[in-house]
Amino acid sequence: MWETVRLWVREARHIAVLTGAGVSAESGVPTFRDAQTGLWARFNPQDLATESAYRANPQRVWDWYVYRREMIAAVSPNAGHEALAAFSQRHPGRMTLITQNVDGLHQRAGNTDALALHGSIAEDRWLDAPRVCCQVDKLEAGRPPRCRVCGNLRRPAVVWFGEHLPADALEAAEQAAHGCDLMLVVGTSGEVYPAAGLAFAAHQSGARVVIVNPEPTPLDVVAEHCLREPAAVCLPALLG
Ligand code: BJW
Repeated sequence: MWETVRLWVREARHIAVLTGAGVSAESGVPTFRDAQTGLWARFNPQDLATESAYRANPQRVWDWYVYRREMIAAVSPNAGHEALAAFSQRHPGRMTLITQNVDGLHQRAGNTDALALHGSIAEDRWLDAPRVCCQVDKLEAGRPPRCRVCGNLRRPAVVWFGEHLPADALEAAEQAAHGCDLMLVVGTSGEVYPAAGLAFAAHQSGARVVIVNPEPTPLDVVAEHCLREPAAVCLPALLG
């Protein structure tokens, strides 16, 4: 099976790679649906990642993001991120990397043009449409920081449930899914749309789909092969 997939990688004109939290697991970043630890153990991440949760308790959700930002800043890209970056450098224009991750580890490994469907945890933006008074260099410090005139809150520049994905990144990802002849789906539960729909789009357009995930996912139905190994083992073996 491995040799077959390696052959498909060598033969493919264009490869789309869709990654999720599992690609960063071996860097030490807990996956999104992993049990949370410590202070955060009693909260369900799915209940924190919404605008309504933020409006109801901005300090709690802000603190969750501060905690995750600090954790992410302390880890490094792993062999999976590095294999993808090295492949892109060796084969310019042959791979489109699409990620649901907000951790920036693909970018830190060298995939600076990764399509980040769910934004970036390292950045903030205004919660409500900014007015003239909303100046980032004149914030009132706090958890979260706010405009000292109108009170508009800063929020993480990520995509929460019920929010639109960045249109340019989503459009480029859809084009890659329809135009590739091989899609690798790495370390995602395949539960969150529209990202998960990209695997179905690739399959419907005639591409081979290969899943890299130690666990079964709802996307397995469109896969020609499911490699049940961790990403940091599989990706160097497939792309090296
Ligand atoms: C390993 C491993 C190792 C472990 N190696 N693997 C169609 C059908 C049904 C619902 C919808 C639909 N279309 C839209 C929806 C609603 C919703 C949705 O999908 N809900 C579902 C939960 C049912 N989608 C949205 O709301 C999206 N917006 C949207 O559709 O806008 C259109 C619209 C808007 C308004 C009105 C009308 C239409 C937005 C989705 C935003 C998702 N945001 C989050 C949070 C980001 C910020 C943050 O991080 O805090 O993104 S949620 C969270 O899930 C995060 C992730 O990117 C995303 C996916 O998670 P992922 O990566 O799959 O992680 P896990 O933890 O779930 O899985 C890890 C996997 O790794 C597991 O399988 C492990 O086995 C594996 N693994 N170790 C390889 N070493």
